[in-house]
Amino acid sequence: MHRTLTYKILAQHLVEGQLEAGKPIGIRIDQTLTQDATGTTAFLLFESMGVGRVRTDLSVSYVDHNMSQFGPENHNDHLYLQTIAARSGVYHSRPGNGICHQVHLERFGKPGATLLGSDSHTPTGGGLGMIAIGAGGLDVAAAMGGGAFYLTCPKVIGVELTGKFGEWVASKDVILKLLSILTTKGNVGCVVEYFGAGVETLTVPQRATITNMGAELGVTTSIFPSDEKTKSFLEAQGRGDAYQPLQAAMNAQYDRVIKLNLSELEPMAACPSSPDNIQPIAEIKGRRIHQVVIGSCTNSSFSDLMLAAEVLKGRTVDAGVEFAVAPGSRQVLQMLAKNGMLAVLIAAGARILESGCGPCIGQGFSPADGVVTLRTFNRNFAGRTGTKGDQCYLVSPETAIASAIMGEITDPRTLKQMLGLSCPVVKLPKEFLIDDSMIDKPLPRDESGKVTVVRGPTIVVPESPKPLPAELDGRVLLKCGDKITTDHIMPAGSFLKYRSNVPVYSKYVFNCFNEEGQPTFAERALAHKQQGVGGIVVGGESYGQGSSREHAALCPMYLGVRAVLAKSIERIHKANLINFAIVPVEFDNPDDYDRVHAGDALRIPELLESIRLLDTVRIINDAGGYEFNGRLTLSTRDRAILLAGGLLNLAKKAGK
Ligand code: MIC
Ligand code: SF4
Repeated sequence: MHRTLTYKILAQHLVEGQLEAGKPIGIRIDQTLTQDATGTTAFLLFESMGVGRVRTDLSVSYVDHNMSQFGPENHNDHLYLQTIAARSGVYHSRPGNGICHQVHLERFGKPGATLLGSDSHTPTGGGLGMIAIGAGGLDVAAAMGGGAFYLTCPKVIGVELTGKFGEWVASKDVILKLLSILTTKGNVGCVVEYFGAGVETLTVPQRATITNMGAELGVTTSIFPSDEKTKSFLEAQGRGDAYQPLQAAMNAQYDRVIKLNLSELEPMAACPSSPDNIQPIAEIKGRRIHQVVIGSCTNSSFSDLMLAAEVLKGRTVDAGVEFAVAPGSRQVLQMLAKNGMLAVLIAAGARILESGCGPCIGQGFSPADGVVTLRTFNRNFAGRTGTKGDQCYLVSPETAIASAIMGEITDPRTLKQMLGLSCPVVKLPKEFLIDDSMIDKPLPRDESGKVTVVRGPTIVVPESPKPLPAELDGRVLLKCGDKITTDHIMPAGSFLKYRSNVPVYSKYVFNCFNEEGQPTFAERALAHKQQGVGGIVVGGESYGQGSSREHAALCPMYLGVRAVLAKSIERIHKANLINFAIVPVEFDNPDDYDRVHAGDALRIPELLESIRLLDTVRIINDAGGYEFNGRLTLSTRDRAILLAGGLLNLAKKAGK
């Protein structure tokens, strides 16, 4: 047996299958989290399951993404989420209380528990020794209803940490280094587990930065042991009773081991426009910058902001730099307000944004054309800032702040020589400021039944998929390349407010590929749908990276897309496609990718038969006069979902 921490926790939660890497398993979910941008749909789907009250130990609904409130849509969602939470026995963290992952770490996370979240950065909880996994909203809704979560039993990559950070080196540099080794491709079905003497040098927020951005590796999750550091963090949050010590066995067997000596790390950056385009800061220093933002669920903890404020004491940022700070939670903001460091940040020229995702999801603060923006975030996919052709670099708070002062990308280690500045030592507080007054507690059963759920007119219950045809008459609507993210498929930013209105949001599917004066993807897809022709999207490697947004399946489904044909498909997106009855097919021979073109008519004569029985499917390109094979990597459950026409239809059938 493996005896890794990952397998220990999985074993305690296993409800279906066997713990054998690569095999399908089902696990019990103790906690769930949802956020507004995915949560509104998740709760609409949860309602349609007819379960009533959640059946987890704890479920929390956060409002942190859509808070710009241009038009009534966002507030409609907020009111719906607050009332449906009250009705369903769910905690509700109100807008302004902070980013789901930061608040969950502070107030709810628990070593050894399983957490399923409708957000890809849910693995942040791994910093506390949880198995915390991101998934589509429908899977989270099913878990809220007491259902198991189904996944591929993972391989475990062990990362052995030794040494300790040199001055100005940060936990962000650990995950950036790992991204340079593992990249964002090819890690599907793995968990990253940290161990070794270096672990105890890291605080929980530092560990959480690493597990958070582990999402960019495309792994199922990342996890740290639970130890004395975990205990003191939980005690400082007034939650010492949630603690239990947890670690892998001495003789744990990892599928692969990567050794990282913290003492040898240097400040790094993810350069435009992929989180794995890594360079040491020493190589890119001197580039002029015009914007710096400290925030996001990766790097906006109390320690991160304290470090920034300590460095800025008595200084101002460069006059050419717009500088913003988005505190990860209200706890962080209140503590900085109380200890006076907020005043330091303001004096230094910081624009204080509210506690939420904000610029990380293109909700304001888009950079000017052609300028460099430096952010402490986790994603820099092209255009995600809201500016086409953006130049977004991802760095640690240490590097961000040094650069903000100097007006150019700066190796923070050179501050000593330039400004005589040593890296401030920021200690975790013995007691965090605890004020949960913006978290609505679940109502008792007799009261929750009386709550009226408010559904504003911009909230539209999503359509269920139509059953798949026995033979698919399809058309390639779009051929795209490698690393297509769910941001490419369903844009966020100013379109985010349409999340709870699929007919409207669908108009923007693949918006970044639409060309002026040409029919949009949505128009082409709907025209084919009306003629009974199924849409097919062709992609390269790692199709569907990034966000967990199930709208990247739900909206194409609405437009009549029935299959995705790619070289490889990422975990969460693949599950979302299956849940909404879009068949994920991989090229059996990757060279066939070059033979398929946009506009090709593709026929899949034995579609249902193949889903039922086979691992491959025959695809005929009539115009090209050739046929080729697609691969179906599907569990028995995946097949049942597809044959039923999606997860909800399967659940309805099972309920009959
Ligand atoms: C993101 O970082 O891309 C998001 C926005 O948090 C998404 C969720 C969403 O699209 O609503 C994620 O990471 O899953
Ligand atoms: Fe919010 Fe950004 Fe974190 Fe996503 S990555 S949850 S948008 S802060």
